[in-house]
Amino acid sequence: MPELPRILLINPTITSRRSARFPLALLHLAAALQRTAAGDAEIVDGNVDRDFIQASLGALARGHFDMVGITVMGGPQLAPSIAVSRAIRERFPRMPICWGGYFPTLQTEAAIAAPYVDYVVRGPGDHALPRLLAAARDRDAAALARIPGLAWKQAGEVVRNADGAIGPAAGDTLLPYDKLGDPRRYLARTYLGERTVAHQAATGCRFHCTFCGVAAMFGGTTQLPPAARLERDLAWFRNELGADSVQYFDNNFFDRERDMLPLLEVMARYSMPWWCFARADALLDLSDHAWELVRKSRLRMAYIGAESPNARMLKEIRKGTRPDQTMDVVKLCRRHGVIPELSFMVAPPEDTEAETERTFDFIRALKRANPDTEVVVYVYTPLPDASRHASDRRKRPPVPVFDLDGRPVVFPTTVEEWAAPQWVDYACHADAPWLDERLRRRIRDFVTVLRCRFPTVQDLHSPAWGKQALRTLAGWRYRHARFGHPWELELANRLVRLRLPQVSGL
Ligand code: B12
Repeated sequence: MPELPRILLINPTITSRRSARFPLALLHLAAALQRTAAGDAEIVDGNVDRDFIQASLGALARGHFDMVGITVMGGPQLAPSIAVSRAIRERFPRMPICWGGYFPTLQTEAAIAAPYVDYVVRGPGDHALPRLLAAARDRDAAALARIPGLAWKQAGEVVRNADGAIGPAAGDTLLPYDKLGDPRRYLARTYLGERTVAHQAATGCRFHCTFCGVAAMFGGTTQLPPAARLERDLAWFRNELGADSVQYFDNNFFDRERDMLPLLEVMARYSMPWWCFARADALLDLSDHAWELVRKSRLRMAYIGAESPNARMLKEIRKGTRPDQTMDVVKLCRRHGVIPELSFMVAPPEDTEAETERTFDFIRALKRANPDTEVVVYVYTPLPDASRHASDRRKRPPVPVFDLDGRPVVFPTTVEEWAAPQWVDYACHADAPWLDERLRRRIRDFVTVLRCRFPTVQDLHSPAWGKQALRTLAGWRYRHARFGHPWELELANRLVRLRLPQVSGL
C-alpha cells in the first residue's frame, strides 16, 4: 500500500498565548483526512509556539511532507501568514503551499496571485482538502479541476473552479486533539469558569447578511450536530480534559427550536456554563420549555449582532432582525439571567455621523433597559462585492462606497496590500476610508466612557478597586452624555488597563 500523503497544517500567530484556544480549523481538517484515510497531518500552532516559523521549517526538515496548509484570517494574521509562506518557499521551493480560511475565501484573487501560494480552498475545507492532497501529489490536473471551490495554477495561469455544495462537516470520531501535544494547555480561566474549552458544535449559518464573512463562507447553509456527538464531546471535555465551561464558536448557535431541543437537553444535563453567538429573533422565539433548558444548561452570555438602530439599514444588509427585537431581547435576557453582548456597526458609508450618534443613543437606551448589557462597537466596513458568496452576489447589485474626498474606495488586489495597516484596520472593523479624525475621536471617546462606566465582566485581570474607581470617575460623563476628550479616564485607564473586547474577543 502506498504511504499516505502528509500535510503540515499551520495556524500563524494571531493572539497571545494566554488567549490561545483550540485551532479548530486545523483540527477539523486533520480529522477529515483521518476520516477519509486520505492523509495524515501534523499541526503547528503559532498561538502557542511563538517561534512558529522556525517550528514549521524544523518540522519540514525533519519529516516527509507533501504539502503545507495554512489557515489565514484577514487582519492581524495576514503578516505572519505571508512571513511563514515566504520562509517555506525559500527553504523548500518545491513544497506546495495551500491557503484556506476566511481571508482566501473572501479575497481569492489576491491570495492565489501571491507567488508563495499554489492552492486556495474557498469555503470549508473538510471535503476539498482530502481530494486536493491526493490530486496534488499525483499532479493530476483533471482531478484538481474537479475539486469544488479550489483555485490553483496551471502552467502559470490561475484556474478557479466553481464553488460546490457544502457537505456535512464533522464526523463521528473525536477531533484529534492529541495532535496539539497536551490539549489541557488550551483551557483558559474566563468569567465562565476556571477551565473553559472552545468548541464548535454546528457549522455554518442559514442567514445571508451582506456584511458578514460567514455568509460568504457558507452561502446560507448550516448543519447541526447529532445530539449524541455533542454528548460525546462534552463528556470528553469534562471527564478527560477537566473542562468546566464551554465557549461555543458556532457561527450562530440557536437554530430552529425543534432541532435545538435535543442539543439543549444534553447541555442541560452537563450544566457547564457557556457562551455563544446568537440572534435576537431566535432567542425571542424560544418557548418556555427551551428557556428552562437554557437556564439549566447555564448559558451565561450570548453575543448578538445588533448592528444598528436603523430598521432600513438592517433590511438593506439583510440582517433579518429589527431594532425593537434588539430592545426586547435585552429585556428578555435580563429576566433569564443571561448577559446579552451586543455588537454594533457604527459609521456606515452613508449618513456616517448621524447614524453613529443614533447608535450611541440606542446603546444608552439599551443600557437603561438592561444595565448588564455588554457592548462591542465596530466600524461598519462592508465586504468588497467580489468577496460575497456567488449565490448572494447575483441577488443584489454592488453598492459602491466612497472615501472622504468622494472617490470610490478601491480595495487591495494583493495580499501585501491587505496586510498594510489601514486595511488590517478595515478587516478588524476598526477604521474606514470615509472616517475623518473628528469622528474617529468621537467614537473612541464614547467607547472610553462607556467601558469605564461599565467594565466588562469578561475582564478578570483588572483589579476590582480599579474598575470601581473608573466606574465612579466615568459616572458623571455618562449620565450627562459628556463624552468629549475624557482625558482623566484615559489617564486612569493606563493604570488599570481595562480589557477591550473588540481586540481580545472574537
Ligand atoms: C476563534 C476566532 C478568533 C480567534 C483566533 C482563532 C485562531 N486562528 O487561532 C481570535 C479571537 C484571535 C480572533 C480574532 C479576530 N477575528 Co475571529 N473568529 C474566531 C471564530 C469565533 C472561530 C474560528 C474557528 O475556530 N472556527 C471553527 C473552524 C472549524 O472553522 P473555520 O475556521 O472557518 O475553518 C474552516 C474553513 O475556514 C476552512 N479552512 C480554514 N483554514 C483552512 C486552511 C486550509 C489549508 C484549508 C484547506 C481550509 C481551511 O476549513 C475549515 C474546516 O471546515 C470565528 C467565527 C466562527 N465561528 O468561525 C471568528 C471569525 C473567523 N473572526 C473574524 C474576524 C473578522 C476576526 C478579527 C480579524 C476582527 C474582529 N474584530 O473580530 C479578529 C482580530 C482581532 C484583533 N484586533 O486582533 C470573522 C472573519 C470574517 C471576515 N470578514 O474575515 C469571523 C468569521 C467572525 C465573524 N462572524 O465576523 N478570531
